[in-house]
Amino acid sequence: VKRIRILLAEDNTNHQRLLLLALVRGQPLVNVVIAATREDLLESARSEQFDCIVLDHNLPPYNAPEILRDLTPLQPDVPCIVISSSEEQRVAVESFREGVADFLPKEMALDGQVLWHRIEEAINQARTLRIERRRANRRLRQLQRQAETDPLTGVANRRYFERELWGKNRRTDRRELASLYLIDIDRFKTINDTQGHDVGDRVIRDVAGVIQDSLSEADILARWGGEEFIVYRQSTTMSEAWIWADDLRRAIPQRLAPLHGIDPVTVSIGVDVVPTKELNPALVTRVDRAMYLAKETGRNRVCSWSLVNAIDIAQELQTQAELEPRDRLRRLIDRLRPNLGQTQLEHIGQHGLAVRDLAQRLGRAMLDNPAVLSHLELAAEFHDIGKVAVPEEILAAPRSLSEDERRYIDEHARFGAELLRAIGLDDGIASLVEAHHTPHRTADAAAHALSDSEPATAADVLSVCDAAITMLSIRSYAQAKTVMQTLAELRAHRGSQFHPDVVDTLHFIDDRRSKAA
Ligand code: GH3
Ligand code: MG
Ligand code: MG
Ligand code: MG
Repeated sequence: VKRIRILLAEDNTNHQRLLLLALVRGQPLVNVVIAATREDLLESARSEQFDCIVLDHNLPPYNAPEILRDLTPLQPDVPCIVISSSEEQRVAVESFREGVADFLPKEMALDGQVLWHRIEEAINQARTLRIERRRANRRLRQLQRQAETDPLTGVANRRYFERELWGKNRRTDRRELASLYLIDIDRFKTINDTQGHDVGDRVIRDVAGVIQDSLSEADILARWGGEEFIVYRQSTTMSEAWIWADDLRRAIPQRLAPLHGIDPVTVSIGVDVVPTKELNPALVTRVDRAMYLAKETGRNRVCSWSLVNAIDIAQELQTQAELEPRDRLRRLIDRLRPNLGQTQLEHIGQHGLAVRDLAQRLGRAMLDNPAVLSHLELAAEFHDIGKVAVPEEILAAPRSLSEDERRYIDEHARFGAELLRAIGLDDGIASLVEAHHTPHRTADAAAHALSDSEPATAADVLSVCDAAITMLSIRSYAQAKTVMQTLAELRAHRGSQFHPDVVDTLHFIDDRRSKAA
């Protein structure tokens, strides 16, 4: 059985004794702590919690209201009964104003029965209040959760996301990188129009489910608008963020297909990565623009803010029609230079020039059309310009890359083509750049076997030149090959990965050069 713990504050030793007697007589299961001064009282109140406080109105030089101001915060929710020998109304009123539970004249308090009756009443009342307050708080939290939950999907809504993310008391490690994603269902209107609103609703719910499944505890998902979701994650790098988004993009049609007998549901995703301490609402505009770029350039794809930024600059340079295309491209690289890493600059610069020189020589030997030749030269020099939007850390990785990482790097051909179009270059050049990785990366080369019967194109020349120069240079993940090794490698894939005529012509040029030497 639990004992009732009473804190009794009384300065008069005679009254102390009488009150203690009254308390013990009325209720044997009681622990009474006696305090004779305000200091004693506060000290006891600090060290343990009581069920009820019995406080003499006068503890010279203080009176109850003065004491209560310091006492209440130490024993919140604990009822206090003030006793006093003066029966003045004023004392009672002042005490009640300080939130005491009850007031008793001292003669009455000395009667154990009366005192205990009041104490029990005060304790019960306090308990009821506590229960009610707890219930109200729970209800309040429930309402808040409801107000911050999207009823259709059960995930958080925009209000929650904004409070969580831009609110002050978030964020654990401010050195970390944070990533933000805007995910929009492609051609959702068509789903609504052809399948009806119910199917549309289900698709929204299921997309939310797939996103939720790919998140961990600390991440935040919210429904941002009709068929748009926003995600916050802690990321290690831009590559990690992009690959997560691309995995999600590929998972959504796969996971949804069996659920609805409709065309694959795809999404477009915009992504950006910033140091956690730089998180701010303007980032939503960035990922929104990245998402729109993904829409404009074909949907079912992931675009980063870095690509949007590069395309913005390219478009600005497009208006400078007085500049040669080559100079516009060089200016673009100059503008982006402060954000570029050493490997990015190497691929875009040195490597591009070397590929151009080789393509020039091979092209002159193999292609008749001067317009095609000039396209080839420009495409060769800038074939890797899309690497401005592929993070340095992945290009410079001193190890063999995962399949996901490869896929990300391979996107640079497409990024490059988009940059060239934005800067106002001929589509023939952009197409050459867009295709420069396709010929020598096909999974089943046999299906794309190149035969002697088809004349070599500028793309075939570019493909061999890019491969040859790459093999001859040191890469973060591989040693440089010798000229002999490079020629042998090209010959090994002659007719499959590489056009036979181009491989043969390269040998011929090399022979001639070695003879001349
Ligand atoms: P895009 O590929 O460019 O994103 O095209 P879209 O059709 O997906 O985009 P758009 O923004 O034109 O249309 C979105 C539609 O989503 C319009 C709106 O009627 C519908 N929608 C918004 N909220 C809901 C919802 O809760 N349930 C259903 N069924 N439809 C919704
Ligand atoms: Mg949409
Ligand atoms: Mg939309
Ligand atoms: Mg390349």
